[in-house]
Amino acid sequence: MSSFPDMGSIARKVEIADRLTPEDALALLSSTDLLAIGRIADESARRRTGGRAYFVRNRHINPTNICVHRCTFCSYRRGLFDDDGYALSLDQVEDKARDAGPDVLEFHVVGGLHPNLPFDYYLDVLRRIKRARPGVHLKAFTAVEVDFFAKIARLPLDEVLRRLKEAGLDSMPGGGAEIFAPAIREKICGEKIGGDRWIEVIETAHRLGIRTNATMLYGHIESNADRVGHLLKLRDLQERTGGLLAFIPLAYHPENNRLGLARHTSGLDDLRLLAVSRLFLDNVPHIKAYWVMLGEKMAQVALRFGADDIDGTVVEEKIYHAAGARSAQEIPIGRLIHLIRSAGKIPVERDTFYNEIRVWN
Ligand code: V47
Ligand code: SF4
Repeated sequence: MSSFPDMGSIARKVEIADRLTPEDALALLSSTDLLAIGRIADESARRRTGGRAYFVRNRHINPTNICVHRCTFCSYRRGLFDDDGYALSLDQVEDKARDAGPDVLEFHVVGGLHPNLPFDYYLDVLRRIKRARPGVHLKAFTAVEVDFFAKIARLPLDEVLRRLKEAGLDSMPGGGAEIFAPAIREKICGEKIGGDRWIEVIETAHRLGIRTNATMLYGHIESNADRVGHLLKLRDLQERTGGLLAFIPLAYHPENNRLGLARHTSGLDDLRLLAVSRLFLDNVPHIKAYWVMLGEKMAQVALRFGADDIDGTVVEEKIYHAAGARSAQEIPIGRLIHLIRSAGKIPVERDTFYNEIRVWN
């Protein structure tokens, strides 16, 4: 296998919708011809979305930062007895939902695996948010949290998901996937469910009609082969269910955690991986350049490298800011629109399922 991809043949494959092989993806990830990769990915995104780039008016709510796991890359988690550990009361959750502006369409709800809170607490979190804001979409709980609920409630996975749905869950975010390669996963988050279980939870959710996102944590100790292996598992999953809405590559942020890597990813690596994700995950509708993680300017550039979504207004982001992100906590709608428009794309306000709310021509 060559590490110098024949860009012409890869461009032709993409043009005729011929699926890229893992070897193609690996060769692209080893290439320094970023502009060529970006052009092919931009063209592929343009064909799918007609030059649109999406954002959503959303808000994050993190019910607790107390977690029984100690993933080495995680700067957010606290132990039960740490001074700055917290668990929101249900009233506090409801107040946060009520405080969100009337335009907010989506709440993104994730948190730690608390040792003492019962499954009912998480169901009530959903019910309280829905009570405060009946029309809002609840994108809540990663596959890791859902697996944890099944353990603490001693219920089968599909029953847990059914109860979450009844309580108001509309979709699930893509977190907790990290990297599937077992040896690397063991080193960075050995206590967490394995990659196969993550896929099982997501696949079960899809079969119950709950759509989800998917992520990959990169820029730590994984290899390019590990990245491609991860993408391949997601592509195969999507072939089986079609339930993934978006893929979000998440760059490792090095501050305040135990992994002990001081290195940030390079801009080149971020853009190349976004572009390769667009090209390789040909069955996943959207690729998200999460501005909180990339910073506003890199997220904007990413819109010309295959990404077609920039996430949303967010408000009160905790996970990346605990790990040293310098981006703002919140971004005004006008700024999102400006970032998208000046990248040469059409800003489209969306709901969680990518239905168009408004085209900002
Ligand atoms: O699973 C934790 C990551 C994820 C660090 O679905 C870190 O729309 C980098 O999944 N450096 C949670 N990454 C966030 C997440 C997400 C974000 C935005 C949108 C969506 C979506 C999902 O954050 C975790 C983990 O992979 N993470 N710590 C860190 N130090
Ligand atoms: Fe806990 Fe999630 Fe942090 Fe791991 S990444 S320690 S599961 S909060």
